[in-house]
Amino acid sequence: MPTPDPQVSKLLRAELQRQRDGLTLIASENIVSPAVLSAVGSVLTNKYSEGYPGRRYYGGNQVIDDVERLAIARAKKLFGAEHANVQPHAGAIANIAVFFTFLKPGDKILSMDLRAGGHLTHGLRINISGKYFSIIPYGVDANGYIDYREVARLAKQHRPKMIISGASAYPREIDFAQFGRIAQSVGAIHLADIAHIAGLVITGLHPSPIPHADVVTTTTHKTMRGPRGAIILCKKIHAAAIDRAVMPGIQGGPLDHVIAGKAQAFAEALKPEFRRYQKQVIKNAAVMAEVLQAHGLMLSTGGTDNHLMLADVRPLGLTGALAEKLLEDVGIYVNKNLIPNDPRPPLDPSGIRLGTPAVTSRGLKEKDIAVLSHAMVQHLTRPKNLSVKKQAAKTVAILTKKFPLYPTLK
Ligand code: DSN
Repeated sequence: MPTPDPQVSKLLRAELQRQRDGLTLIASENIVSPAVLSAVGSVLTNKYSEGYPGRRYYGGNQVIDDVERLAIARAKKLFGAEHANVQPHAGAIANIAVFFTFLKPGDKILSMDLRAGGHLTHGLRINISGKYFSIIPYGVDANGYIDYREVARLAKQHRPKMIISGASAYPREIDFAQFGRIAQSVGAIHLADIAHIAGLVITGLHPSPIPHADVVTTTTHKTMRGPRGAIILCKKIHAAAIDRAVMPGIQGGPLDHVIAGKAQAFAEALKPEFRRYQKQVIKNAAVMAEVLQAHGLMLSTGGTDNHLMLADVRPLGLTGALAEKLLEDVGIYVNKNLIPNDPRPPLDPSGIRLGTPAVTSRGLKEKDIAVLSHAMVQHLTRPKNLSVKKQAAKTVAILTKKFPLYPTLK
Protein backbone atom coordinates (compact mmCIF):
# COMPACT_ATOMS: atom_id res chain seq x y z
CA MET A 1 0.00 0.00 0.00
CA PRO A 2 1.31 3.49 -0.75
CA THR A 3 2.41 5.58 2.23
CA PRO A 4 1.01 9.06 3.03
CA ASP A 5 2.32 11.67 0.66
CA PRO A 6 4.41 14.14 2.67
CA GLN A 7 2.96 17.18 0.94
CA VAL A 8 -0.63 16.13 1.58
CA SER A 9 0.22 15.13 5.17
CA LYS A 10 1.86 18.47 5.74
CA LEU A 11 -1.21 20.31 4.45
CA LEU A 12 -3.56 18.21 6.61
CA ARG A 13 -1.44 19.00 9.68
CA ALA A 14 -1.36 22.67 8.74
CA GLU A 15 -5.14 22.83 8.54
CA LEU A 16 -5.53 21.03 11.87
CA GLN A 17 -3.15 23.58 13.38
CA ARG A 18 -5.06 26.50 11.83
CA GLN A 19 -8.30 25.20 13.30
CA ARG A 20 -6.65 24.59 16.69
CA ASP A 21 -5.08 28.04 16.85
CA GLY A 22 -8.10 29.98 15.60
CA LEU A 23 -11.70 30.58 16.53
CA THR A 24 -14.37 30.00 13.90
CA LEU A 25 -17.32 32.37 13.83
CA ILE A 26 -18.39 31.38 10.33
CA ALA A 27 -22.09 30.73 10.91
CA SER A 28 -22.25 27.75 8.55
CA GLU A 29 -19.23 25.89 9.96
CA ASN A 30 -18.96 23.61 12.94
CA ILE A 31 -16.65 21.06 14.55
CA VAL A 32 -17.64 17.42 14.18
CA SER A 33 -16.95 14.74 16.79
CA PRO A 34 -13.98 12.38 16.36
CA ALA A 35 -16.58 9.65 15.71
CA VAL A 36 -17.96 11.57 12.71
CA LEU A 37 -14.41 12.16 11.48
CA SER A 38 -13.66 8.49 11.71
CA ALA A 39 -16.85 7.43 9.89
CA VAL A 40 -16.09 9.84 7.05
CA GLY A 41 -12.52 8.54 6.88
CA SER A 42 -13.63 4.90 6.95
CA VAL A 43 -13.44 1.99 4.49
CA LEU A 44 -16.98 2.81 3.36
CA THR A 45 -15.33 5.17 0.91
CA ASN A 46 -14.34 2.08 -1.08
CA LYS A 47 -17.91 1.05 -1.91
CA TYR A 48 -20.25 1.68 -4.81
CA SER A 49 -23.96 1.44 -4.03
CA GLU A 50 -26.10 3.16 -6.66
CA GLY A 51 -29.70 2.63 -5.71
CA TYR A 52 -31.39 2.44 -2.35
CA PRO A 53 -31.32 -0.10 0.50
CA GLY A 54 -32.47 -3.49 -0.80
CA ARG A 55 -32.26 -2.48 -4.46
CA ARG A 56 -28.72 -1.67 -5.56
CA TYR A 57 -26.91 -1.93 -8.86
CA TYR A 58 -23.82 -3.48 -7.20
CA GLY A 59 -23.22 -6.50 -4.99
CA GLY A 60 -21.76 -6.48 -1.50
CA ASN A 61 -24.07 -3.84 -0.11
CA GLN A 62 -25.47 -5.66 2.94
CA VAL A 63 -23.60 -3.48 5.42
CA ILE A 64 -24.09 -0.32 3.36
CA ASP A 65 -27.84 -1.01 3.33
CA ASP A 66 -27.85 -1.19 7.12
CA VAL A 67 -25.87 2.05 7.36
CA GLU A 68 -28.25 3.90 5.07
CA ARG A 69 -31.34 2.46 6.79
CA LEU A 70 -29.93 3.58 10.13
CA ALA A 71 -29.33 7.12 8.85
CA ILE A 72 -32.83 7.26 7.34
CA ALA A 73 -34.52 6.02 10.53
CA ARG A 74 -32.63 8.52 12.68
CA ALA A 75 -33.30 11.42 10.31
CA LYS A 76 -37.03 10.62 10.31
CA LYS A 77 -37.05 10.43 14.10
CA LEU A 78 -35.11 13.67 14.58
CA PHE A 79 -37.36 15.70 12.31
CA GLY A 80 -40.63 13.80 12.74
CA ALA A 81 -40.70 13.30 8.98
CA GLU A 82 -42.52 10.66 6.96
CA HIS A 83 -39.65 10.12 4.52
CA ALA A 84 -35.94 10.94 4.43
CA ASN A 85 -33.44 10.73 1.60
CA VAL A 86 -29.94 10.85 3.09
CA GLN A 87 -27.97 10.64 -0.15
CA PRO A 88 -27.57 14.24 -1.39
CA HIS A 89 -23.90 15.19 -1.47
CA ALA A 90 -24.66 18.83 -0.68
CA GLY A 91 -27.44 21.29 0.04
CA ALA A 92 -27.25 22.61 -3.51
CA ILE A 93 -27.86 19.10 -4.87
CA ALA A 94 -30.75 18.53 -2.48
CA ASN A 95 -32.41 21.73 -3.66
CA ILE A 96 -31.91 20.86 -7.33
CA ALA A 97 -33.45 17.44 -6.72
CA VAL A 98 -36.50 19.14 -5.22
CA PHE A 99 -36.77 21.56 -8.16
CA PHE A 100 -36.64 18.73 -10.67
CA THR A 101 -39.19 16.76 -8.68
CA PHE A 102 -41.84 19.45 -8.78
CA LEU A 103 -40.98 21.95 -11.51
CA LYS A 104 -40.42 22.26 -15.24
CA PRO A 105 -37.91 24.70 -16.73
CA GLY A 106 -39.46 28.16 -16.81
CA ASP A 107 -41.75 27.59 -13.80
CA LYS A 108 -41.94 30.38 -11.25
CA ILE A 109 -40.27 30.24 -7.84
CA LEU A 110 -40.89 32.82 -5.14
CA SER A 111 -37.80 32.92 -2.93
CA MET A 112 -35.73 35.20 -0.73
CA ASP A 113 -33.35 37.49 -2.56
CA LEU A 114 -29.66 36.71 -2.01
CA ARG A 115 -29.18 40.38 -1.20
CA ALA A 116 -31.72 40.08 1.61
CA GLY A 117 -30.19 36.95 3.14
CA GLY A 118 -31.35 34.25 0.72
CA HIS A 119 -29.17 31.50 -0.72
CA LEU A 120 -27.63 31.31 -4.15
CA THR A 121 -29.40 28.01 -4.91
CA HIS A 122 -32.74 29.70 -4.35
CA GLY A 123 -32.56 31.53 -7.66
CA LEU A 124 -29.41 33.54 -8.20
CA ARG A 125 -29.22 34.40 -11.88
CA ILE A 126 -25.89 32.66 -12.38
CA ASN A 127 -26.95 29.54 -10.45
CA ILE A 128 -28.78 26.65 -12.14
CA SER A 129 -31.88 27.65 -10.12
CA GLY A 130 -31.88 31.12 -11.67
CA LYS A 131 -31.08 29.83 -15.16
CA TYR A 132 -33.80 27.19 -15.36
CA PHE A 133 -36.60 28.85 -13.43
CA SER A 134 -38.28 32.18 -13.36
CA ILE A 135 -37.46 33.74 -10.02
CA ILE A 136 -39.58 36.22 -8.13
CA PRO A 137 -37.56 37.49 -5.20
CA TYR A 138 -38.91 38.67 -1.87
CA GLY A 139 -36.84 40.84 0.41
CA VAL A 140 -36.97 42.06 3.99
CA ASP A 141 -38.55 45.20 5.41
CA ALA A 142 -36.65 48.31 6.50
CA ASN A 143 -35.85 46.65 9.84
CA GLY A 144 -34.48 43.51 8.21
CA TYR A 145 -37.50 41.25 8.91
CA ILE A 146 -39.34 39.11 6.37
CA ASP A 147 -42.49 40.96 5.40
CA TYR A 148 -45.07 38.16 5.19
CA ARG A 149 -47.73 40.44 3.79
CA GLU A 150 -45.40 41.30 0.92
CA VAL A 151 -44.66 37.58 0.37
CA ALA A 152 -48.42 36.92 0.23
CA ARG A 153 -48.93 39.82 -2.17
CA LEU A 154 -46.20 38.58 -4.52
CA ALA A 155 -47.60 35.06 -4.34
CA LYS A 156 -51.05 36.27 -5.31
CA GLN A 157 -49.70 38.44 -8.10
CA HIS A 158 -47.34 35.89 -9.67
CA ARG A 159 -48.93 32.52 -8.73
CA PRO A 160 -45.53 30.74 -8.39
CA LYS A 161 -45.32 26.99 -8.67
CA MET A 162 -42.98 26.89 -5.65
CA ILE A 163 -42.34 29.10 -2.63
CA ILE A 164 -39.07 28.71 -0.77
CA SER A 165 -38.73 29.59 2.89
CA GLY A 166 -35.35 29.52 4.59
CA ALA A 167 -32.24 31.64 4.34
CA SER A 168 -28.50 31.79 4.51
CA ALA A 169 -28.16 34.98 6.51
CA TYR A 170 -31.34 35.70 8.46
CA PRO A 171 -30.99 36.24 12.22
CA ARG A 172 -34.64 35.90 13.19
CA GLU A 173 -37.23 33.17 13.58
CA ILE A 174 -38.90 32.12 10.34
CA ASP A 175 -42.67 31.67 10.40
CA PHE A 176 -43.01 28.45 8.42
CA ALA A 177 -46.72 28.24 9.21
CA GLN A 178 -47.27 31.57 7.45
CA PHE A 179 -45.24 30.39 4.45
CA GLY A 180 -47.30 27.20 4.40
CA ARG A 181 -50.55 29.15 4.41
CA ILE A 182 -49.35 31.48 1.64
CA ALA A 183 -48.20 28.53 -0.49
CA GLN A 184 -51.49 26.74 0.03
CA SER A 185 -53.52 29.82 -0.88
CA VAL A 186 -51.97 29.88 -4.36
CA GLY A 187 -51.50 26.13 -4.80
CA ALA A 188 -47.69 26.34 -4.66
CA ILE A 189 -45.29 23.71 -3.38
CA HIS A 190 -43.63 24.90 -0.17
CA LEU A 191 -39.94 24.04 0.09
CA ALA A 192 -38.32 24.91 3.43
CA ASP A 193 -34.52 24.99 3.27
CA ILE A 194 -33.45 24.88 6.90
CA ALA A 195 -29.73 24.33 6.32
CA HIS A 196 -28.75 26.95 8.87
CA ILE A 197 -31.23 26.27 11.63
CA ALA A 198 -31.76 22.49 11.44
CA GLY A 199 -30.00 21.92 14.77
CA LEU A 200 -32.31 24.43 16.44
CA VAL A 201 -35.35 22.89 14.77
CA ILE A 202 -34.70 19.31 15.88
CA THR A 203 -34.17 20.43 19.46
CA GLY A 204 -37.39 22.45 19.54
CA LEU A 205 -35.59 25.79 19.76
CA HIS A 206 -37.01 26.97 16.45
CA PRO A 207 -40.48 26.07 15.12
CA SER A 208 -40.33 23.14 12.73
CA PRO A 209 -41.35 23.49 9.08
CA ILE A 210 -42.29 19.81 8.83
CA PRO A 211 -46.06 20.29 9.38
CA HIS A 212 -46.14 23.28 7.01
CA ALA A 213 -43.92 22.32 4.09
CA ASP A 214 -44.27 19.78 1.30
CA VAL A 215 -40.56 19.19 1.38
CA VAL A 216 -37.65 20.21 3.60
CA THR A 217 -33.97 20.26 2.75
CA THR A 218 -31.03 20.76 5.06
CA THR A 219 -27.31 20.39 5.04
CA THR A 220 -25.96 18.19 7.80
CA HIS A 221 -22.83 20.11 8.74
CA LYS A 222 -23.97 23.48 10.07
CA THR A 223 -25.90 23.57 13.35
CA MET A 224 -26.55 19.82 12.81
CA ARG A 225 -22.80 19.26 13.45
CA GLY A 226 -22.48 16.32 11.10
CA PRO A 227 -20.38 15.67 8.01
CA ARG A 228 -20.57 17.79 4.86
CA GLY A 229 -23.71 16.74 3.02
CA ALA A 230 -27.47 17.10 2.98
CA ILE A 231 -30.77 15.31 3.38
CA ILE A 232 -34.28 15.75 2.01
CA LEU A 233 -37.37 15.21 4.14
CA CYS A 234 -40.86 14.94 2.73
CA LYS A 235 -44.29 13.45 3.02
CA LYS A 236 -44.73 9.83 1.90
CA ILE A 237 -46.66 10.83 -1.22
CA HIS A 238 -43.53 12.58 -2.59
CA ALA A 239 -41.04 9.93 -1.43
CA ALA A 240 -40.68 7.96 -4.67
CA ALA A 241 -40.39 11.08 -6.82
CA ILE A 242 -37.78 12.64 -4.53
CA ASP A 243 -35.73 9.44 -4.43
CA ARG A 244 -35.82 9.18 -8.23
CA ALA A 245 -34.77 12.82 -8.60
CA VAL A 246 -31.71 12.27 -6.38
CA MET A 247 -30.68 8.96 -8.03
CA PRO A 248 -30.67 8.47 -11.00
CA GLY A 249 -31.89 12.04 -11.64
CA ILE A 250 -28.86 13.95 -10.42
CA GLN A 251 -26.44 11.75 -8.56
CA GLY A 252 -24.81 8.40 -9.18
CA GLY A 253 -23.28 6.52 -6.28
CA PRO A 254 -23.95 7.86 -2.80
CA LEU A 255 -21.04 8.70 -0.52
CA ASP A 256 -21.54 5.83 1.91
CA HIS A 257 -18.78 6.98 4.26
CA VAL A 258 -20.55 10.34 4.56
CA ILE A 259 -23.89 8.63 5.13
CA ALA A 260 -22.24 6.73 8.00
CA GLY A 261 -21.05 10.11 9.31
CA LYS A 262 -24.62 11.39 9.06
CA ALA A 263 -25.91 8.35 11.00
CA GLN A 264 -23.31 9.03 13.70
CA ALA A 265 -24.16 12.75 13.88
CA PHE A 266 -27.89 11.97 14.05
CA ALA A 267 -27.26 9.62 17.00
CA GLU A 268 -25.42 12.48 18.73
CA ALA A 269 -28.26 14.87 17.91
CA LEU A 270 -30.82 12.53 19.50
CA LYS A 271 -29.07 12.84 22.88
CA PRO A 272 -30.16 15.40 25.53
CA GLU A 273 -26.72 17.05 25.48
CA PHE A 274 -27.34 18.15 21.92
CA ARG A 275 -30.27 20.27 23.07
CA ARG A 276 -28.08 21.80 25.78
CA TYR A 277 -25.49 22.56 23.11
CA GLN A 278 -28.04 24.29 20.86
CA LYS A 279 -29.32 26.35 23.80
CA GLN A 280 -25.75 27.46 24.46
CA VAL A 281 -25.31 28.37 20.78
CA ILE A 282 -28.26 30.75 21.08
CA LYS A 283 -27.11 32.18 24.43
CA ASN A 284 -23.63 32.78 23.04
CA ALA A 285 -25.01 34.52 19.96
CA ALA A 286 -27.13 36.79 22.15
CA VAL A 287 -24.11 37.82 24.23
CA MET A 288 -22.03 38.47 21.13
CA ALA A 289 -24.83 40.54 19.60
CA GLU A 290 -25.07 42.66 22.72
CA VAL A 291 -21.33 43.41 22.89
CA LEU A 292 -21.01 44.14 19.17
CA GLN A 293 -23.94 46.55 19.24
CA ALA A 294 -22.71 48.27 22.36
CA HIS A 295 -19.53 49.11 20.44
CA GLY A 296 -21.02 50.59 17.32
CA LEU A 297 -21.61 47.67 14.98
CA MET A 298 -25.10 47.78 13.55
CA LEU A 299 -26.83 44.43 13.57
CA SER A 300 -29.50 43.70 11.00
CA THR A 301 -32.87 43.52 12.90
CA GLY A 302 -31.03 44.82 15.97
CA GLY A 303 -30.05 41.37 17.23
CA THR A 304 -30.61 37.67 16.79
CA ASP A 305 -33.01 34.86 17.70
CA ASN A 306 -30.77 32.11 16.44
CA HIS A 307 -27.11 31.17 15.95
CA LEU A 308 -26.09 34.04 13.67
CA MET A 309 -25.93 37.77 13.29
CA LEU A 310 -25.35 40.10 10.42
CA ALA A 311 -23.26 43.15 11.30
CA ASP A 312 -22.93 46.33 9.29
CA VAL A 313 -19.30 47.39 9.80
CA ARG A 314 -19.54 50.72 7.96
CA PRO A 315 -20.06 52.69 11.20
CA LEU A 316 -16.49 51.63 12.09
CA GLY A 317 -15.21 52.96 8.77
CA LEU A 318 -14.67 49.41 7.45
CA THR A 319 -16.01 47.22 4.69
CA GLY A 320 -16.94 43.57 5.11
CA ALA A 321 -13.82 42.36 3.30
CA LEU A 322 -11.57 44.53 5.44
CA ALA A 323 -13.24 43.43 8.67
CA GLU A 324 -12.93 39.77 7.61
CA LYS A 325 -9.21 40.26 6.93
CA LEU A 326 -8.55 42.17 10.16
CA LEU A 327 -10.17 39.41 12.19
CA GLU A 328 -8.36 36.68 10.26
CA ASP A 329 -5.07 38.41 11.12
CA VAL A 330 -5.72 37.62 14.79
CA GLY A 331 -7.07 34.10 14.22
CA ILE A 332 -10.80 34.84 14.21
CA TYR A 333 -12.72 33.59 11.18
CA VAL A 334 -15.88 35.26 9.89
CA ASN A 335 -17.22 35.86 6.39
CA LYS A 336 -17.93 39.11 4.64
CA ASN A 337 -21.62 39.28 3.80
CA LEU A 338 -24.15 41.48 2.08
CA ILE A 339 -26.51 43.22 4.46
CA PRO A 340 -30.12 43.93 3.44
CA ASN A 341 -30.24 46.63 0.75
CA ASP A 342 -26.46 46.69 0.59
CA PRO A 343 -25.18 49.35 -1.78
CA ARG A 344 -21.81 47.57 -1.99
CA PRO A 345 -20.81 44.59 -4.20
CA PRO A 346 -20.89 40.96 -2.93
CA LEU A 347 -17.10 40.63 -2.89
CA ASP A 348 -16.67 43.67 -0.71
CA PRO A 349 -20.03 44.17 0.99
CA SER A 350 -20.91 46.32 3.98
CA GLY A 351 -21.19 43.57 6.50
CA ILE A 352 -19.89 40.44 8.11
CA ARG A 353 -21.85 37.39 9.19
CA LEU A 354 -20.97 35.87 12.55
CA GLY A 355 -22.22 32.67 14.15
CA THR A 356 -21.61 30.71 17.31
CA PRO A 357 -22.06 27.00 16.42
CA ALA A 358 -18.34 26.20 16.12
CA VAL A 359 -17.06 28.14 19.13
CA THR A 360 -19.86 26.63 21.22
CA SER A 361 -18.81 23.14 20.11
CA ARG A 362 -15.38 24.09 21.26
CA GLY A 363 -16.75 24.82 24.73
CA LEU A 364 -16.96 28.63 24.92
CA LYS A 365 -19.70 29.95 27.19
CA GLU A 366 -21.18 33.43 27.70
CA LYS A 367 -18.18 34.80 29.67
CA ASP A 368 -15.69 33.59 27.06
CA ILE A 369 -17.86 34.97 24.28
CA ALA A 370 -17.96 38.36 25.99
CA VAL A 371 -14.16 38.39 26.25
CA LEU A 372 -13.81 37.34 22.61
CA SER A 373 -16.37 39.88 21.40
CA HIS A 374 -14.66 42.70 23.27
CA ALA A 375 -11.31 41.75 21.74
CA MET A 376 -12.92 41.75 18.28
CA VAL A 377 -14.55 45.14 18.57
CA GLN A 378 -11.43 46.72 20.06
CA HIS A 379 -9.40 45.48 17.13
CA LEU A 380 -12.03 46.46 14.55
CA THR A 381 -12.42 49.90 16.11
CA ARG A 382 -8.68 50.65 16.14
CA PRO A 383 -7.27 48.49 13.35
CA LYS A 384 -3.98 50.38 13.18
CA ASN A 385 -3.21 50.11 16.88
CA LEU A 386 -0.65 47.31 17.19
CA SER A 387 -1.00 46.79 20.90
CA VAL A 388 -4.79 46.36 20.52
CA LYS A 389 -4.15 43.86 17.74
CA LYS A 390 -1.66 41.99 19.94
CA GLN A 391 -4.17 41.91 22.74
CA ALA A 392 -6.83 40.44 20.40
CA ALA A 393 -4.40 37.76 19.24
CA LYS A 394 -3.51 37.03 22.86
CA THR A 395 -7.19 36.63 23.74
CA VAL A 396 -7.54 34.10 20.91
CA ALA A 397 -4.43 32.26 22.15
CA ILE A 398 -5.80 32.09 25.70
CA LEU A 399 -9.21 30.84 24.56
CA THR A 400 -7.85 28.27 22.14
CA LYS A 401 -5.59 26.94 24.89
CA LYS A 402 -8.48 26.85 27.36
CA PHE A 403 -10.63 24.95 24.82
CA PRO A 404 -8.26 22.65 22.92
CA LEU A 405 -9.42 21.15 19.65
CA TYR A 406 -9.06 17.41 18.94
CA PRO A 407 -6.32 17.03 21.60
CA THR A 408 -5.51 13.45 20.65
CA LEU A 409 -5.45 13.95 16.91
CA LYS A 410 -2.06 14.02 15.13
N1 DSN B 1 -22.18 28.38 2.25
C1 DSN B 1 -23.30 28.18 3.13
C2 DSN B 1 -23.51 29.30 4.05
O1 DSN B 1 -22.50 29.81 4.48
O2 DSN B 1 -24.62 29.70 4.35
C3 DSN B 1 -24.52 27.88 2.40
O3 DSN B 1 -24.26 27.16 1.27
